[in-house]
Amino acid sequence: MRFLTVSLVCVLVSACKSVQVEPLDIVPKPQSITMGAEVVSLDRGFRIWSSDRLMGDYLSQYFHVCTDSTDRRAQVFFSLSATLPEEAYTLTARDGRVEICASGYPGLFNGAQTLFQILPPDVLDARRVGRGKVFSRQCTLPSVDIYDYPCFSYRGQHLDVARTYIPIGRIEKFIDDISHFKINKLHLHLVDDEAWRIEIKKYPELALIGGYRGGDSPIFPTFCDFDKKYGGYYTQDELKSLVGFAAARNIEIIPEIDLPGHSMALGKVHPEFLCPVSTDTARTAGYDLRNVLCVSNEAVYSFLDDIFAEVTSIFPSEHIHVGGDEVRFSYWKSCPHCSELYRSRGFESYKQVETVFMKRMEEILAGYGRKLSVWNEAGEGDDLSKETYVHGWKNPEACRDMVGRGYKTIIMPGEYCYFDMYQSDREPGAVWNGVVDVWKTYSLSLEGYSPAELENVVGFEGAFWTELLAHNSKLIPNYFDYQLFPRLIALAEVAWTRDSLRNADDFRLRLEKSIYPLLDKMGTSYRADAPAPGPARLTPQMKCTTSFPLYEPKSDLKCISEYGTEVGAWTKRCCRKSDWILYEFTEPVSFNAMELVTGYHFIPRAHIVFGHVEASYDGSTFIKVADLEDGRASLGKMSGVKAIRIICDADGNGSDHMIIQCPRIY
Ligand code: TNX
Repeated sequence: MRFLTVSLVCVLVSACKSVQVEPLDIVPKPQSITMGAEVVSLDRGFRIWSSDRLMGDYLSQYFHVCTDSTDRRAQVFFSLSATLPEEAYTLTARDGRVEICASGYPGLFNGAQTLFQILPPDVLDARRVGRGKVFSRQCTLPSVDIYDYPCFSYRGQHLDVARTYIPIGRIEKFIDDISHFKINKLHLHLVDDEAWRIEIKKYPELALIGGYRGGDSPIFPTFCDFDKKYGGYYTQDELKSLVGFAAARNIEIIPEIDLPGHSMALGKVHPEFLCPVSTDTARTAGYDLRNVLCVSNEAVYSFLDDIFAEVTSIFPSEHIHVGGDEVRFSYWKSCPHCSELYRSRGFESYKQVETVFMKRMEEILAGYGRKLSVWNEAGEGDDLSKETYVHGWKNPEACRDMVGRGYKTIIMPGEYCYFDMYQSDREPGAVWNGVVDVWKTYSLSLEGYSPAELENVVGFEGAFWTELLAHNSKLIPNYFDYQLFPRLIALAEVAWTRDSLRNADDFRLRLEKSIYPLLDKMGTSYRADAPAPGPARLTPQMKCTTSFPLYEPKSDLKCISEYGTEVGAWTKRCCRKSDWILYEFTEPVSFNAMELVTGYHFIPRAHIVFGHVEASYDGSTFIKVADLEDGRASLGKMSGVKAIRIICDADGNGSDHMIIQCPRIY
């Protein structure tokens, strides 16, 4: 009897097994998957047929594409079907064949990316694809019906090629990588204070001079290399071919010419377009925001019209990004013409001067049939056309503010979407948005937005600012990929998949089982195993005060004492002997280690060069516990500490400022 029961159970279990199908690990997760019980086998030497020629061209990098639809070896079929919405596709695997349907190229492309993920990962093996060899071995997949479409039409990634020159071939590899996750916009940040990287035929010096810093360039060397001239720029032919490369991967490139602030490189080549105010020209290391285009100078607009004539001839995108972030209004205040404009128009804020500039940009771009994209500061002026795309970067509140004002908004708050930030406080990266690990990115959601608000959200974007890229690439091999993957894959799913289908544990499983092996084959690195957030923040609260005057707009130290997103505060002057920074804890703290940091490692001389650290158990008497070395000190195990202070022991640090950071405890 017992034997019989056991055998019966065995039979039942194996019967169940034959219909048991593994879920497909697709990222971003499709909106609807229905698994069948059958196995679909693709034969050795199988072929693909595509009714769309462009899709056939794209697929021929990976598969045998047949020229004749009646080819008996054809088992995978791409065809057009006008009834599906843009970018949607269906994928059906059954009866020994796979069929992918969409209403146009974007949908077919998305279907192809899903196909790659349900085939063995070596379908994208870079070594094979790079040698022009196709995938044609026998393989099996489960039968399935997929109906899929994106929740948001804008699924973007930003790349700052101004702070660090990135060769075209590397940008192509990047475009190819992100296209596999159905990202469809590349926001290319071509111009900033530190470089001008796009060839402009009418003003060749912009790129010839502005594309390089250090050495005999008028642009000071910053970030990483200080002892040589370095950089580069992109010719118009290179950029046109990049546009085509991206379009074949369903990616539209949106170029950014960052104006009217962040214009130092432009201003070094053409100082006549900046406000005619005498600025402090002392050398700086790191950011130099001492510039702004003169809004009252008509010559500025004809110059920019010429520039956009060329920019729009290279980039066909409907929107052109013109910046608008972090403008230093103080230059307009001291400019005789811009301050007169302010007075004569009865303005109440210099923001309105920025709006005057942006309205002119709107007019110029309209002349080329294009629309504006701006950063959220420019949206605060409220006067721009509601067709403007506003990129909300400051924080989630700024995003919601822009949505509420009726702008078409791209959600990219730094504390979720800035992939230049560190992924734990024990590895390199920028710090000012706090730790941004993949789980933080994945948790981004628009919960609480009303249907009317959601109407104004066009999508999401990840940002990769590259001030630290060169320096940190020396510390971590493949730092570029390491910062982007898997965080951008998480954001791709946020933008594509309905919230109700998203789940972090399930996302982790799909990454580990299916996506990391695919990235391995693609030759793309990634930051696996994002750690659980470390004990980086102090509890209880602390108050930070200092003898240093701080730089606007951080006029107090709230930003670092509340452990908000901003952990660094800039001072207005360099160090003086006896300067102090005091961290007072509301409750005594105990720790295994405390790390105290001044400066940012990527900005030379922004730290306290000579100094020491003192601790207090009662809040009033202090004892010396460490010396600073390279602006840092680590304290060992201590308990019941009420306050810590850093004291400066000598004048000067060789720069005009210093950076205060929040202590980290472990
Ligand atoms: C802020 S985001 C900036 C950039 C920096 C970035 C560094 C924005 C519009 N401005 O200029 O590169 O932070 O994280």
